[in-house]
Amino acid sequence: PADSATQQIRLNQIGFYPNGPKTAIILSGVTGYYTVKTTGGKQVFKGRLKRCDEPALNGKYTSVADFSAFNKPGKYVLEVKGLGDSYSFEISKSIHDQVAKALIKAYYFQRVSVSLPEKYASKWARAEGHPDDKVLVHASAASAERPEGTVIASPRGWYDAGDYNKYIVNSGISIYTLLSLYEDFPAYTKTVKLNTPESGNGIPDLLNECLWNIRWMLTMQDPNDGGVYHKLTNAQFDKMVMPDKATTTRYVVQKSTAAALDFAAVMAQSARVFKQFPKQLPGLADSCLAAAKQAWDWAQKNRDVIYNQNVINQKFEPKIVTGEYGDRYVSDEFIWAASELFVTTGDDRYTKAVNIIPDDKMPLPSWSQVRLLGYYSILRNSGNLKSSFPGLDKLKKNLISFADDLTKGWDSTAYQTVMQTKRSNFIWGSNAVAANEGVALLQAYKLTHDKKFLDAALSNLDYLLGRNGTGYSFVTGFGSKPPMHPHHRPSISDGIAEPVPGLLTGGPNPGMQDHIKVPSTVPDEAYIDNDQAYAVNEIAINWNAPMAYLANAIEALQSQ
Ligand code: G3I
Ligand code: 9MR
Repeated sequence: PADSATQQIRLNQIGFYPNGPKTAIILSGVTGYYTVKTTGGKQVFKGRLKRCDEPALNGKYTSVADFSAFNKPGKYVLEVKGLGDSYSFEISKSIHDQVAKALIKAYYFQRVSVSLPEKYASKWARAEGHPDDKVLVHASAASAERPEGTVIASPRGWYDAGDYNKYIVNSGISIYTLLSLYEDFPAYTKTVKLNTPESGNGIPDLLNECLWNIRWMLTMQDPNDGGVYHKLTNAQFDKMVMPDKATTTRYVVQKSTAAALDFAAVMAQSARVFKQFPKQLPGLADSCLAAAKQAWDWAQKNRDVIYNQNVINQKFEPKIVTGEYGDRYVSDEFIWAASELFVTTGDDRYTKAVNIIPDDKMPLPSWSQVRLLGYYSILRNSGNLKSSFPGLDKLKKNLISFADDLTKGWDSTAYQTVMQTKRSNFIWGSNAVAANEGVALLQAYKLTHDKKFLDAALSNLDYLLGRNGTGYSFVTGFGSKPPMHPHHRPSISDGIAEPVPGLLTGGPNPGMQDHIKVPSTVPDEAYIDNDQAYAVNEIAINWNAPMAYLANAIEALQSQ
């Protein structure tokens, strides 16, 4: 099909469930008929286009082809007379199975301190990078027991993003979200086979993958006081080279309250998850819980230690100019850590130490806003809490009304997605906003079994896989028009045309913080597939995680 035609028709480029909703958006807003044809050209369905109620953010009207009634598995295209054919798509059970797995396997490709053999990494095999067995304590982190220049070992973990550094704050929400997939869908998750070195060891592959990063996180705690270093980093971002060629000195920097609390939250959650594997992981759950408690205690004594790189760089050398993740407000981190420690231990001294529900606000999760992560945990474990939580009904009510708000008006928008209801969604990492909205909607679905929440969540999955203002499917390797040039050092420097697969790019953001001009500054169109455009086309562990949750949860729920 002519590219101009396919560009006019926006749909999930992977496909649809036989009994699920199926829509495509026609940009020109034409009315009249559309047809669904087999890839061999045989017409199998015909419907009328309907104009969407609201214009897109660019002011233009679109129309929608709703062919949900057509449910026969197969490979098809959608044709609009006078415009042409869409990309081909499939109707099938388990339609997102491959992309869902790849979104988790992507973390294997981010592994630090290990080579990736061809057996697991196919053509993206690469040498080991960053052993991180001799990391220096930076001046900003110096203590009596560990003065500046002390050498510590802090191997493993995942590269945060397109860069090669390791950040505790961002690991927090990433690990949490992936472990939540297991907590919410244990039976499904056990069936997810990823072909990684640990496969078949009796632990689900998703959890094996998480362990690679959790074991690194544990090394970031100073055993002398329980505090947690904010990040492990070079002084400056590496050049665009493969991991094994990036060999500058690595440091752990100042401890922070946010790092301690995110660490405490994740270790408390890890303790209850890994307790289920005592034979394979003897002692691990206990170690995680002990680490969580120590980090919590440190944060109680250090309630407001903010990681502020400007301040640090005025005092210490070498200056550190890599990612900051410098959250200035940590009340939500206290809520999250207290919630996880309470759920795991049943001890209400944690929930009594913090005002868990200071108000009825339900801020969408991000690396700097983690309050709902705690609420999700309390709610998902509400059936087996070791002691009662007085605010339970209130939390449940607030979460459902938050999900109700999210669904308001989504089917009037120009792309018929929840993501498009708010202009302010299009920030750096906007694709994770779409994915996290999907996760929130699925939490509400789990509580209510109200199908409108499931359909709304699926609308954002469709958004991320092609039904959007850019025409891209935002996951590398998946869909007819995926990103080919993510801001991802291995993908840029490995000499292989296709980027590492299963990576979700940041997505539309008109901010141009990277000074790369985007073709349009309309918020939902502000995107370019350029490997220098880190404000729209980088990848990151905290963006892949909600996308992995969304795609896998929907796979797990597909028959409902
Ligand atoms: O939240 C505000 C919003 O209220 C406001 O309307 C909007 C207007 O610009 O800005 C929003 O904040 C933005 C924030 O991202 C949204 O999460 C900031 O401008 C923007 O600077 C900030 O960007 C962060 C970026 O680092 C720069 O610090 C991203 O969140 C964060 O994901 C990104 O993380 C980087 C690491 O530092 C280094 N490793 C790669 C990673 C991914 O790019
Ligand atoms: O590669 C870096 C990416 O991971 C960060 O998100 C981004 C913003 O902090 O910075 C990137 O590094 C660039 C640096 O900021 C400026 N010089 C060029 C670097 C590569 O594009």
